[in-house]
Amino acid sequence: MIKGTIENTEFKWGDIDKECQKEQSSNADIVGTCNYSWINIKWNRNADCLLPLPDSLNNGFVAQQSCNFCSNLTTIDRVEKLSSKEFVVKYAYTKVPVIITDAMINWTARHIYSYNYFKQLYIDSPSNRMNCQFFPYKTEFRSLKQVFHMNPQRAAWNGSNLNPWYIGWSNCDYRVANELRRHYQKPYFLPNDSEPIRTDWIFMGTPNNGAHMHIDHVGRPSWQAQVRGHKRWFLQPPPECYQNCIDHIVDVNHGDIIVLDTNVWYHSTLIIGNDISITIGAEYD
Ligand SMILES: O=C(O)CCC(=O)C(=O)O
Repeated sequence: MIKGTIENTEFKWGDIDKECQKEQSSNADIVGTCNYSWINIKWNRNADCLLPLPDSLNNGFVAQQSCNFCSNLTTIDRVEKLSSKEFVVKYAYTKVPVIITDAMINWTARHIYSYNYFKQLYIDSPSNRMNCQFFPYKTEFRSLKQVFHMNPQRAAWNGSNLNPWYIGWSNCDYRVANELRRHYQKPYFLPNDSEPIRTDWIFMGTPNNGAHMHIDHVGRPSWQAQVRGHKRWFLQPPPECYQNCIDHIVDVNHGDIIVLDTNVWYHSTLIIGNDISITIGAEYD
């Protein structure tokens, strides 16, 4: 077993691509996360950080779920005019996914966010640290910087099969965060006392691509806003619920927000339609 501490983030572990960030958490013990290309782990203030297990093993240690949350779930609701009260009762912490269709009507992100917008934003930022975590999925990219240096024709995606791409990252450049937030607001259905998690997650890429089937270990549910394009989500209940619960396939369209507990639902995604997909989201407490 290899150990590290919050002060010493040096692991001797081959060539693993590692990104670490310190973060605040409602759990006072957890002060940061480290992401490797294949796993993320949380640092503990009081104890040494254990070396992460491979996903397959790590998933084996996920807390067993009672299947009540999914046993009667036959479809994923699509709702509008969702009050915070109803959101809390029905969805926020119940592990029941939902799509809200009217939550970004006034967001300028819908018209502003694009590959070139993000490229300009990051290239102009004086910070060396573009992203906290980076998911290359099936691409050859190893960093956000490489993404923003791809061939402009490939980036623009004109509907041809010119080397499709799909990536995701979490932003930790506060200047970029401030600019991004000029174009979106905290979704109106989140309760006032829901603690905003300051890390934005962005996923972007071309049709016929997406994220592989996986489960997260981030501890909180999240929302994700489809500011451009369309994305199909494939949801699977945890294995202990296979007998009681069904899989779901749900399309999230331009202008929709999906709320999902990605720590409970196994999920994969596929960009559908003809447009590039861009989403922004965050966890909530
Ligand atoms: O948006 C996507 O394509 C994948 C998102 C995801 O896997 C996640 O939020 O854990």
